[in-house]
Amino acid sequence: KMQPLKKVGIIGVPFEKGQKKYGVSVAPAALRYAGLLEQLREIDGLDVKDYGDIETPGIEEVAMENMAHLALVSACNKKLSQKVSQVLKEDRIAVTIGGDHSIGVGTVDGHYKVNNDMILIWVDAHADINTNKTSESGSVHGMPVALLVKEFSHYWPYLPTMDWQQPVFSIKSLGYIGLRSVDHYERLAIEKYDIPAFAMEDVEEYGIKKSIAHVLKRLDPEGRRPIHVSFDIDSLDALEAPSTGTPVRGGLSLREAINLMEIIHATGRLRAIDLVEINPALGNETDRKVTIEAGLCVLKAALGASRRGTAPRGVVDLPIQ
Ligand code: B3U
Ligand code: MN
Ligand code: MN
Repeated sequence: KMQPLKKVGIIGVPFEKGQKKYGVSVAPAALRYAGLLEQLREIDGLDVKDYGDIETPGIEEVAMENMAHLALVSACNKKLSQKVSQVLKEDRIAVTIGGDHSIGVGTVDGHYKVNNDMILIWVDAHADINTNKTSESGSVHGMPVALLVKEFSHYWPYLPTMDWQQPVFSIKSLGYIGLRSVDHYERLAIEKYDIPAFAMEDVEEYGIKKSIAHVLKRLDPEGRRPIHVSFDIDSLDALEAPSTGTPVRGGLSLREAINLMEIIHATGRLRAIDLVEINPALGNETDRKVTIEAGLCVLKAALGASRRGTAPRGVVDLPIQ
């Protein structure tokens, strides 16, 4: 069994052009303000380095059928991919704070360029595997998986500005947890390519422990490959994480999500995690607080925080009077 890496690198991505609502771009600042770095540094022995935010300067848009802001999405992800690669090469777990889920293109691309044997666990209410032909929204945050996987390259037209990104990741290295709002063609794709997908009714049947165990066993029977988790906050039940653009009822409890992350942490193979789609501009003060706290809990569990607590390091007795 591998020992978990004790070094992490934080990347903020204040980007929201992959969907239509204002506010997702505020999440990195809101998470930092809520104490992200301080709380991660409280995890026993964790070395936390902040790589700052990825800024996407205003650039000229290109027109692409049913695909809004492609040039902006592309420019942001190009920078993000390079940053994720850099963090990983510096032997840190890449922790990317979005932003909407279109930034999954950059995080996975940057991870794949360093570890081409990585597997991807997409934790989400949605499958995010639409092409511009199947999407009903035209929003790229519903398309990142389809952009990444090589098996989908023939479903896409030539995408201007996207030459830096080649779909090289194999759909055979992808698994889903938490699905409950899947479009018709997305369901077809899951079945056609036999993607291990644990939708909420499967989580119901097997529980979260066996669900993730099944996914990991299918993708990596020998338990050796680096793991990338792309965690959409809307995988959580809408009551647990109300401040998000497309909340869906009947999702993961925070306890299930924490347990999921504890299990992934315990493999020692987590190398990258994305936390996306928190929108502090939606809902009231309590909604905001609850959602941000849930996101922090998920990240802490993924990076080794224990709900049992940890005794002080190198100390064997209580202080004596
Ligand atoms: N599948 C729909 C809805 C959606 C995807 N991701 C989110 N919503 N957050 C789409 O737009 O592709
Ligand atoms: Mn998503
Ligand atoms: Mn989602």
